[in-house]
Amino acid sequence: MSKAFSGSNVVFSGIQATGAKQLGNYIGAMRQYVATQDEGEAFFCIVDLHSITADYDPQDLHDRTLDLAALLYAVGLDPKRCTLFLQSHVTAHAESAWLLSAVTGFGQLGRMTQFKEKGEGKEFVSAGLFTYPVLMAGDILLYQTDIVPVGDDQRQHVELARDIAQRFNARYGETFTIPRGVFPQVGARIMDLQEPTKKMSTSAGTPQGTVLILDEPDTIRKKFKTAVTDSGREVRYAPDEKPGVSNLIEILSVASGTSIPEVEAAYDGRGYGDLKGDVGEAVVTLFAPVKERYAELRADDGELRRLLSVGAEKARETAKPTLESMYERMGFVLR
Ligand code: ATP
Ligand code: LTN
Repeated sequence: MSKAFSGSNVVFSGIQATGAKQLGNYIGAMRQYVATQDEGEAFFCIVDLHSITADYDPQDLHDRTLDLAALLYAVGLDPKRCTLFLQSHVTAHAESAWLLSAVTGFGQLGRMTQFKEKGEGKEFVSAGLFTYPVLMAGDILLYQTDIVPVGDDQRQHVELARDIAQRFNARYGETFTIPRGVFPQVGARIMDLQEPTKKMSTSAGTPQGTVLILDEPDTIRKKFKTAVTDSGREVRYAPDEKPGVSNLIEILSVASGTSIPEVEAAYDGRGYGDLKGDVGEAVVTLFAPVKERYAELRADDGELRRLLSVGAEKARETAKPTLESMYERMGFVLR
């Protein structure tokens, strides 16, 4: 089943439907999705099944799902060059999660930092939050994926997916390609502008420190103007020592397409005020065309649903032979 030789890569990544998408999602993930569309066969999945593992509102999940599809096309996913689909439209995802739970250690899941962080202090922690990485492993493995573009916070989950694949292959025979995570060189972990030692996040961050892709230009400018910086005035990239300024440097580097040393040189002796103003402006410029395309695409519900249905068909066909081999090798009597 694993590819003996393939001239091109299979790319797979997933993104949650709930929560407004923020600058970290764009820099750490979406920007990479767009770039990897041409590396081979690319699958991008709106992981709606993952969204029910934390407290959520059904109506919100429903609306946000189509919002996110429009946003992903707006940032540059091209239905002709990649397959975008909803996880719940391809039942193989839920099925593979159950099958793979047989080769996932209970202890391994307990060591996942995302589980510990998201579960901490909560009155109710769902079993789904605990088994979430098994569903994610199935997402990836069903497509014989070679590369998984994600932000730094998903490193441990991708490692676990590799482990699960290896254990399955060893126990039941070669079935899965062993996937590899790819992380952007700059911007793999964008930090909250108010608390720069924490990652930017709509579910766990501060609202003022989280820049949404669809924020109004003035809101974006204001969030950057009020960003927390570090002591001193020196614009120097040193994430451990100067997390606030280093985060702004990374964002400007990506938004303006200049390297980190170039950014440092440009602000030599100028202080933080200029830097904050310019980063805000660069991000406004970066998102202006996205906002415009989003408004057009979101207005046509019918077309979005049609594109997602074409995507799901393609995903179902691709996942089917792998799911069948899983059943067969695990000893199930096939229909
Ligand atoms: P949130 O923390 O905002 O609730 P999330 O990270 O839990 O979001 P997704 O929206 O599914 O969940 O994340 C999609 C992608 O965005 C993942 O590849 C993730 O690594 C990446 N990502 C999320 N936040 C950041 C960040 N602050 N910096 C870089 N990449 C990020
Ligand atoms: N857990 C990921 C989302 C996700 C994913 C995937 C990413 C679900 N399935 C498969 C890559 C590949 C997150 O970012 N929260």
